[in-house]
Amino acid sequence: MEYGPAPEASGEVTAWLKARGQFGHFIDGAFTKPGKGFPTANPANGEVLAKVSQGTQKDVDAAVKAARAALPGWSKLAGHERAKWLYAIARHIQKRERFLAVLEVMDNGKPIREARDIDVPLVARHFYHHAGWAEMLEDEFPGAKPVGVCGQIIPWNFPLLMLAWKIAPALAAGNTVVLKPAEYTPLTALAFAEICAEIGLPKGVVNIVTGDGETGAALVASEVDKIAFTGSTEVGRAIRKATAGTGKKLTLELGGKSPFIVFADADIDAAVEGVVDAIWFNQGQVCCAGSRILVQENVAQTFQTRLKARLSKLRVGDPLDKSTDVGAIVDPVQLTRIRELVAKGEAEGAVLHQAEAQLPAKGCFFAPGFMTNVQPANIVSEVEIFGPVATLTTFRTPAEAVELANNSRYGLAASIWSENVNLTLDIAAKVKAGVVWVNSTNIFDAGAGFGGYRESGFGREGGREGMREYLSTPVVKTKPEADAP
Ligand code: TXE
Repeated sequence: MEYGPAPEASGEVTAWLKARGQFGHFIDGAFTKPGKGFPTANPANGEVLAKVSQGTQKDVDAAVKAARAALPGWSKLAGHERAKWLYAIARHIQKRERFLAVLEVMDNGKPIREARDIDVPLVARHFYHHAGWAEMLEDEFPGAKPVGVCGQIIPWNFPLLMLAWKIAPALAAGNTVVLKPAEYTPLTALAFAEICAEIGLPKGVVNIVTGDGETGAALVASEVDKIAFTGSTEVGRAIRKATAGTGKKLTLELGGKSPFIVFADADIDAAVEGVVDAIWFNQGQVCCAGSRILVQENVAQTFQTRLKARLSKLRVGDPLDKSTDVGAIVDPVQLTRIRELVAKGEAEGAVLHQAEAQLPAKGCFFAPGFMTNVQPANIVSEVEIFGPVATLTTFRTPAEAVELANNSRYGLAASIWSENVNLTLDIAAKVKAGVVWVNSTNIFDAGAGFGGYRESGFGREGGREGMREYLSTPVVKTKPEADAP
């Protein structure tokens, strides 16, 4: 769907940022006085947007205390009462969708078309969907109790959407939360906090503490009952260690190196278009990005030729321009990481095919592309580049495709392209991935559990499975009567 140009909404965002200037944390229903902190910038031009506070252990503990105090009242509400709040959040997100989309674009660098057509609508949908779960909670999960106070740590690639994935099910199940957004992209979480205040959500139910990894570690160390984390495998490992033996419940959604398998009988044009969504969407900063393209040998040349033609049509540049396909990388640190990994790949013999786009002079831009002449043991085959670059290799038989697909320490997603239904179902059963897309990719459904295997983490988000992660269901039994049949 085409929307109007962004200017009026970006004016509103600029005015909002100017009026705030500096942000404190959102604790117990109100913003604290801004403390020592750091700037957050627009990666498309380097301009500072606002200053946010660096959460200390003291801030985190105050937020956890507020969440703890709010827990009895919130968890005792009937499910349909909590549902009303989730509906109200969803409606307010829709009411402010233009504002939120532009704010997300300015803080993150993603194209406005994606923020408006994908991120923000999915955020609203996630709250609507989970309002439904709150309504049905007593019927669907008889005897279930909320886990308690949940500490939630999210990444920067889908800031508001990851917030929704964390907060909506937690609240539906009767938990209260302390959420820490990523340091690169804290602004939509703070705008969300304003929405909570505006609708009068009971204080302490949602708390937002901004900061970097130290603040995240403080949240992990605090008196929470659960940690839900989405981010890098390295930090996931550190959190698992830190929570081991503490009794804190833990779910981890970590990295991926997901295979994108194209069989000879696939609709090649559709598969090429699939690559656009798989690896160039959100500049490839997607945990389930189809970053390893595997193509059956006899169509590989045709596929590569058409992929190159499609690549040359991508428009890279100003994220606020609604004709932009590929926006800015979130931060200079991430841009350097992408450049270094790609350079290492080339040093190992890979050939980079890159869009010959005219990149803006300022800002964190990387021309999208793909790499051929790649071996499975090469760094670019193994490590998550987390940028708009996939590898392209070939296979001969379905068995070889499965072997290559599973040759990874990750197991988050897979995408299979073929007109042969039996073949796709057979391969889907054999690939080690938490989610498998057939003749499609990157489909996010609030009603389906999303999560990985192996080093991609554990736990699911979305749907019934996701709700279970925020509930505990004790088994209650009484001693059987002695003379019972
Ligand atoms: O992630 P981090 P980074 C991958 C991707 C990317 C790489 C590095 O490959 O290039 O990770 O990104 C918080 N205790 N993914 O360094 O550090 C941090 O403040 C508690 C994949 O930005 O994992 C932020 O809120 N929390 C991923 C969140 O963790 C800590 C999305 C994620 O940041 C912490 C992002 C600590 N010790 C990156 N240290 C995906 N699965 O989608 C940091 N944090």
